[in-house]
Amino acid sequence: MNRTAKAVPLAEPRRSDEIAALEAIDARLRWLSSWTIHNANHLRESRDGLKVGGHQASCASITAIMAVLYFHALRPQDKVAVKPHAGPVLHAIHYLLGNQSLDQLQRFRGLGGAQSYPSRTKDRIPVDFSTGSVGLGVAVTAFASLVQDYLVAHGQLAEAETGRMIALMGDAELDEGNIYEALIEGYKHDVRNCWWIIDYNRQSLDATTADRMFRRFDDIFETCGWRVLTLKFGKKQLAAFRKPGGKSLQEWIENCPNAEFAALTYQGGAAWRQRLIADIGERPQVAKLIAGYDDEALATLMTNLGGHCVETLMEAFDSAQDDRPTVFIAYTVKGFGLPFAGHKDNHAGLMNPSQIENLRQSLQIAEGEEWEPFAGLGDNAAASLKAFVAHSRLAQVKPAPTIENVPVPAELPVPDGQQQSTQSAFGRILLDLAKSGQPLGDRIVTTSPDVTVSTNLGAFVNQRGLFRRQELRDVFAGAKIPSAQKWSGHGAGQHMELGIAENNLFLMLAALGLAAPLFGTRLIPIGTVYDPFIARGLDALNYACYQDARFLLVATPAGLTLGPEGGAHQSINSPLIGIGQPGLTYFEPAFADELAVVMRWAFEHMQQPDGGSVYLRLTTRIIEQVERSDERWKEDAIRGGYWLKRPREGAGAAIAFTGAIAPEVLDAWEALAEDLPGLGLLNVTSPDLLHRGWSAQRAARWTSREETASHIDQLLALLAPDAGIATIVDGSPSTLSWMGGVRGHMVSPLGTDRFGQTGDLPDLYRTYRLDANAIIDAVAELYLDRR
Ligand SMILES: Cc1ncc(C[n+]2csc(CCOP(=O)(O)OP(=O)(O)O)c2C)c(N)n1
Ligand SMILES: [Mg+2]
Repeated sequence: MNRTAKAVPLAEPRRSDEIAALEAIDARLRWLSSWTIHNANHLRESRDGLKVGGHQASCASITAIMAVLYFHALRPQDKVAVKPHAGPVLHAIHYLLGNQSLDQLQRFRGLGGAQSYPSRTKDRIPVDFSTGSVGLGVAVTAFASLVQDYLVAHGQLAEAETGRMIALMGDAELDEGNIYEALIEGYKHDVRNCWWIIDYNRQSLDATTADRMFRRFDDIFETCGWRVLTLKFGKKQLAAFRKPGGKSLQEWIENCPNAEFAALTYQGGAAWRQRLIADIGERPQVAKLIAGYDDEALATLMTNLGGHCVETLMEAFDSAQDDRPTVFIAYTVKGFGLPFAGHKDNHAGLMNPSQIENLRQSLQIAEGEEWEPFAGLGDNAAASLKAFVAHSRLAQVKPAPTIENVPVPAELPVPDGQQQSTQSAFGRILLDLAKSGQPLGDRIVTTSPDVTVSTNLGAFVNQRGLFRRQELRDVFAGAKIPSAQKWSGHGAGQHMELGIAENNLFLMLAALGLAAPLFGTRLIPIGTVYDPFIARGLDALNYACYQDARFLLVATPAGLTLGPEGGAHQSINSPLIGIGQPGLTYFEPAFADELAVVMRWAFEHMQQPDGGSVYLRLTTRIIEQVERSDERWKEDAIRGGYWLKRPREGAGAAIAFTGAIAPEVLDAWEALAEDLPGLGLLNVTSPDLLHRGWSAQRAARWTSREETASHIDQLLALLAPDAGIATIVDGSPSTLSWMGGVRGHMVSPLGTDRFGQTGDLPDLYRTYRLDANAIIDAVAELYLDRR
């Protein structure tokens, strides 16, 4: 939404003038989106012969809906997720408003130009939610509504300032399961102020969609407490239905299968006539009714569906002014007004030069004026449309609020105990924050998909309570049944409990992590999940990171180290996800004091303009904590690793490890130290940061010509050039094995690359070669194989 335009006093236009203006905008959007895509594909120079692409049919399907939404219904505080392939329509809207430049439109889908799909971070127009992976942009709006309610209940947003969270969605998005997970979660939390507007063109990418779903979607939404408003017919159709013979026509349209309707739309007026006469021509008055329309008018009538009728759309939006979640099923034609309207293959279809030429002429746009925002209207009409746009509510938006960061204490106290696990230390650090009275403790919001207790969030929740708009009584506490876990909810609660749907966890984190840019208040979201089930919500995690939402993801337990739980729960590739995911920094601390330092860093990093989200891979394994003789390790720990045992200058070998197998590593080091004095022991707290630093170092040599040694390069510089490194992690060995590439050291990698199984830790570590013996073997190998 426009956050930059100057305020212009509002004057209410007359209804008929408004309808005419919105119809003109609808046509402008159809043209500009088509032309932007046409320019990228047919006019701009192509250097690689690749089709640039863009979705003219998907855009044309939704231009009336977007014209009415943006220029009639939308209020400044509302936020919108636009279906990905309608990106060009959003750009066209901002072009009309003066927020989008011609240069950006001309570079659509080119480097640095308007993005294919709306992007919060890369587009220069205001984009509330990025979209691209269908379904996710829809569901995130429901979670954003919950976050808005959270802020209201916590006194950080006035009720009067609340907006609607709106998704403009394609009908095929209804096939994505994540939609229904979100519906269920939304219902549990009594979601409100949410609109989902379905561009119901009954076409997906491949073909037309199944008729059997007719009325099913209504049922599903109604069951979940939503108001369903179906916009099936436009005003022209409704008028025709009132004429003699009209009832038969209406009945015919109601019963027409999706594919038939689409094919006739493509074929046009003569085909409609022939078919209607064949099917219902014998019924009273029908032939006469149809004879009253010439072919062109008949085609117009038959495709005058609710989603293309400005007046119908205005009425529908106006009728849903309370806070009840509402789904609008707006019937449309894919490619409406374009030559391939209704064709089942039109999803990626592009108009050819003569087709766009015809469209230009039909819209009376002069040659050379294709990019004129208000072309084809005549001087007076153009001036009044310009004024209408300038006076729209969308142009009245106040500037974005400044966002204050939440102060982070200089240190987080380390939980005491000679023996502890990183998971329990995490719980205790959070408990400490909950009790501390620090502002950070008040801004933390925890969330978990039914693993709050088993991931050690419980103590925080006991202190701060669940968040519920309506009071949730702890029945067990009320009945004095002993339980370590309080389970009561209220408006001041700070934990969002979710059902077991990991995808929802990541969408919740996305929404919480966007609280600052969306609602002006920074929250510090912390989500917990079992490490293997990150994979369950991976696309949503990527989606959250893609739009630069900021959160702390705590995944525990992890790896084989969870022992008897067995292979189904033992994560193996999650470290690689941590390394490979942009926008997310992965740490796997071994000791509680490292965790405290890393969490403190994370709370800062989540708030920096160039920061990001953080993923902690933690474990339930209780291990002996190490003695520290100084504090120097801390700085290196947040850079990705430090020498737990510093190697002698020019040492011939080192062991590098990550996480929970620290005791085995220390045992092996003790056993080897006598024979190999000066053997180094590198504790890699973040394989991700080390790898990123190394890659950046190599790239900088060529891009900025300033190569400074990366952290891992500096650490390994202590070893002899022909030294070897044994690497070990409870996860894929490739998490650390790349280290050999940094300075050409030989590597002997240990880790897991097979499914786990049940067992106790000695058995599992022996079987999967994560024990001290395996580490000793790996170090020996470095000497045996040395060239
Ligand atoms: C998760 C995901 N899977 C597949 C795609 C590829 N894709 C893009 S659009 C689309 C079909 C969209 O149909 P619909 O939602 O009905 O939109 P419209 O008809 O309005 O174009 C598909 C399969 C995608 N963008 N995201
Ligand atoms: Mg569709």
